[in-house]
Order: sequence, then structure tokens, then C-alpha cells
Amino acid sequence: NFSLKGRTYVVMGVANKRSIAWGIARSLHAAGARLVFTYASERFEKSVRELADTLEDDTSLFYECDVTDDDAVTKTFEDIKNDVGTIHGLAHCIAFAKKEDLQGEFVDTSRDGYLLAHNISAYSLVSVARAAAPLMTEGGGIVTLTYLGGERVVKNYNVMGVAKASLDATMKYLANDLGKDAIRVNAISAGPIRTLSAKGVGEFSTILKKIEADAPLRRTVTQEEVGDTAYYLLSDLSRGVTGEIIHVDSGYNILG
Ligand code: 0WD
Repeated sequence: NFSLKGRTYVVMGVANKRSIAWGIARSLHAAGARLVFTYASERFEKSVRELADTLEDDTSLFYECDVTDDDAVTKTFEDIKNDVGTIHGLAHCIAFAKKEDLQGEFVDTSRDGYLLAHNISAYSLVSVARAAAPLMTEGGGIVTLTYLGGERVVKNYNVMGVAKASLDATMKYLANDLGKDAIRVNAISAGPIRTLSAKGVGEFSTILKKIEADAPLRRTVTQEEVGDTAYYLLSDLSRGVTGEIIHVDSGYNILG
């Protein structure tokens, strides 16, 4: 039985209807899960609540959580524990880099920009996993979102590629630590999708066109396709899988 009825999942990083996190939320909801949304600041609260309102029989809960603040992360999961008790998994869909660091040459990345990108995009998974693990009393799944630019050089992706490489390794070390508590940690390497964050990457349209021309499936992927893979990784369907990176990218990563 792979229904998620009676299960609760935390979804971090819904900014608007184009967010990959929203695709994940819809897949989990369709499978019967109850959802807990976290958003970076008050600025996003209204749009997250409005989106959740569109879900059938919505029972979602909402919390502010700026992942650069350890106390905020701890408090968020304490609040979630008090309000819902046990959670069964979490989707971490959070990243950030300065726009100036997502164009031109990587060699020009400032110390500030480098640390900021790693803080929000990679360390946040450590801090969130530490705070969330005690709530997964029946075991659980953690999924993060990564990109090919962490495995090889992708033009303009620059400091975010280096942060994704760190995120990939972070995911594996966490999988090793948390496996003894029956918590699995995996990543989805999504192909490029037009979102708020993607707007920051220089020449993003060119990247999309390349996928349409060259990827084995000759098309880009959707938030829904990433969402369904997250459902697989957060459900018992994937119960033997941890420390894995699954590419949901129309097969683009196999090309030399
Ligand atoms: O092509 C793409 N769009 C791809 C995205 C391809 C492969 C991977 N990804 C990754 C991104 O790198 C990111 O890790 O997917 C993840 C989600 O990104 P997205 O859906 O493309 O972008 P967006 O809709 O802009 O969501 C990014 C979230 C926002 O949501 P909320 O509602 O939580 O604010 O990251 C959030 C950002 O605000 N975010 C933060 N959340 C908490 N604390 C912070 C922060 N300090 N900074 C940014």
C-alpha cells in the first residue's frame, strides 16, 4: 500500500505556483498526505496559503522558517512537533545565490557570495535534517533538489554548481548518519524548469532550448514529474533507496 494517507510531510520552498516545491506538494497531496509548508519570510506567506487553498480538502499547516537562522529552524520544528507530532518526511527545495554570481566567470566569485550560496543552499539541509529527524519517530524520508551543474561545469551556474556539489555530498553523509533511525536521504537532480530562482541564472532560455534539442526525450521536464519522483522517494516504494541522486531531466545527464 503506497498511499500516504495518515502521513504528514513538510514541504520547504514554495514561493509561487511555478516552484518545484509546489509540484512536490501536489503529488504528495494527491497520494493522500497531509502537508506542512514552510516559507522563508512573511512576504511568501500569503501566496503559499492561497496555493494550499486550491488543494481539495486542504488541511495544511504553515510556518515561517528562514534556514539561515539555526534558532528559527529549531523553533519551527518544535512548533511542528507540538502541532502535529510525528512527521514522515520532508522536501527541501531551497537555494539562493546572488545574481551577480550566476553569470560571467566563477573565478570572480566573492567570499561573501560563496559563503551565502553554501549557507542557504547546502548547510541548510544539515540544520533542517538535524531538527526534523527527531520528529520522524516511525522512520522517514528526506528529499533535496540538486542540479547537474554540481557534477560538471555548466555555463553561468558557477557558485551554485559548487554549492550543489556540496549539497550532494551533504545528502550522502546525512544518509549514512540517519539510516540507523530508518530515515532515508536522497536527492532529485531536476532538469531546468522556469521558476523564480531560475530567473537568476544567466542565459537560462538557452539552457532550456538545449534540452529540447538534445535530451533523449527532446523536451524539458515539469514540476509534476519532479513531484512524482519525490512521492516515490518519500513513500515506501523506495524503501531500499538512500544516498541516491535520481535525475529527472529527460535523460540529459547521460550525454557526453
Ligand atoms: O531549473 C530549476 N528551477 C532547478 C531548480 C533545476 C534543478 C534544481 N533546482 C532546485 C533549486 O536550486 C532549489 O534548490 O530546486 C530548488 C527549488 O527551486 P525552484 O523551485 O526553482 O525556485 P523557487 O520557486 O524560487 O523556490 C526557491 C525557494 C523559495 O521559497 P520560499 O517560499 O521558501 O521563500 O527557496 C527559498 C525561496 O524563497 N529560499 C529560502 N527559504 C528559506 N530560507 C531562503 C532562506 N533563507 N532563501 C531562499
